[in-house]
Amino acid sequence: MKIANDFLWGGSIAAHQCEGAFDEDNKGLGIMDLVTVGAYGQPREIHKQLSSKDRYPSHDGIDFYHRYKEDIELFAEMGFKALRISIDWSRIFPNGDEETPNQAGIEFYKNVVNELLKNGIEPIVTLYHFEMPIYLVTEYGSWTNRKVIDFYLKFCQTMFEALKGKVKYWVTFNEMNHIDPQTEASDIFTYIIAGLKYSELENKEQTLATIGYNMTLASCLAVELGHKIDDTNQIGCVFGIEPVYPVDCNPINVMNAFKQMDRDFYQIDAMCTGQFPAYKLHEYEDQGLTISITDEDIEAFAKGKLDFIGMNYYASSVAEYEGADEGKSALFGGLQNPFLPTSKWGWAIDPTGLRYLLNYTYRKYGLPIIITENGLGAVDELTSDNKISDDYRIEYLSQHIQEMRKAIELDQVDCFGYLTWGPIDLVSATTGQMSKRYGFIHVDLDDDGQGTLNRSKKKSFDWYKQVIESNGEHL
Ligand code: BGP
Repeated sequence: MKIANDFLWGGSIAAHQCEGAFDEDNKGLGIMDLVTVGAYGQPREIHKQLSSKDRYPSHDGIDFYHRYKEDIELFAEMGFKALRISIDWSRIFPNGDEETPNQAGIEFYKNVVNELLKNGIEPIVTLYHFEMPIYLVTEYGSWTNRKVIDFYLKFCQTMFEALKGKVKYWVTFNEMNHIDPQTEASDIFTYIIAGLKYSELENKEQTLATIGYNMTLASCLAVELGHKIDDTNQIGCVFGIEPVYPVDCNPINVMNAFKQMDRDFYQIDAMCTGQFPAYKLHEYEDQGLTISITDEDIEAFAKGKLDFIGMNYYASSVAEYEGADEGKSALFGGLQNPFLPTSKWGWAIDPTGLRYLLNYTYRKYGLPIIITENGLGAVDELTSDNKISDDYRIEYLSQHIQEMRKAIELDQVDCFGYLTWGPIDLVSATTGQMSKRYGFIHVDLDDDGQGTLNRSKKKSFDWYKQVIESNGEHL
């Protein structure tokens, strides 16, 4: 197999990290509008209400809301075949439970999609990328409440209909797999996915299990709905997955690593096999957790199978084991790998892990896969002539693309696209910083919100253009 001629090269962005305009055109308050700027080792604060003393990076983002034409033109100049955007739920239903949607919000996304199409860029639309109206959290208890599934479906229906005929690729959720009673939970991860602080949850394990189940069910229902509205829709779900390696060949450690990695797959199992996995229900039962499954749910799992799997890949980790040094913890639980370098933010750099994960996932499900995020968060320094020579970014991406090519060409994995995270600098989800940059395009904005917001090309801009032009040959 070769990289297909219509392979989707491009990038991914998310509304709350780039749009800004947080209170314009009737937008409601979204969960991320209440999160302050942090730093590496200094968590973002999560507020119950806005305070005039603090800075909330989502409020201004990188002003994509007003500059999307300029930004899309730059993506087109690089030769992008696809751009993954997200729809901010709180722009469409400001509180989440309204009868009718906010037309101004719909109009904005129609304009963005039209602009992409005009530039020959395929829009890939994520319906939930950490952008829930806060009202659904405070009034309804977020995803713990099944009513929220109905509100989500109404929002999905609104967008499926509004963008019918223009958008073919849809993503129901971004990275719901980071919420699970059996994975390492933290305030920020529980919050970005469900708007709830882990430390404040009363019945932690049960709540996370219920949320994980309800979101999985919501995804299946959205897939079924999207197919009903337009049977040419291709609907996937995006997962953020880290391969988890055993620390050595002690069978106990190998088994532990298997189990720890397996936790990231139960929702994919549910969305691809047509039923919520029995092994997971059994594990919950053992832990004294209950999930109530109705006959309608069983039908929904059977009918809402995914068309493709979206994979966000940044890093791998090593499974925890007895006697492990806790100081060596990695990003989403697990431990650092002594064989791998890390980014400034402690993320292990492991290109081979991408090939491993593509193979693992493709052999498990046989479904087409798109790499929906991959990239290096780094501090970029301007040289005296005002340029950014980001060779480290080029090296990171080039190594990962090489491994993806091996997966496609040698291992026969059906991978139909590669999207970098943050083709333009934007607000970091975990830290809220601007200084954690991913882009080919520099945005003049610092962590305090100071800067002209001017866009300029980094060295990697021309490099990626050439990668796309050569269909991945010239790296
Ligand atoms: C993924 C999220 C993105 C993005 C990325 C990089 O998990 O889907 O929204 O932010 O991680 O993370 P960060 O911005 O924290 O560096």
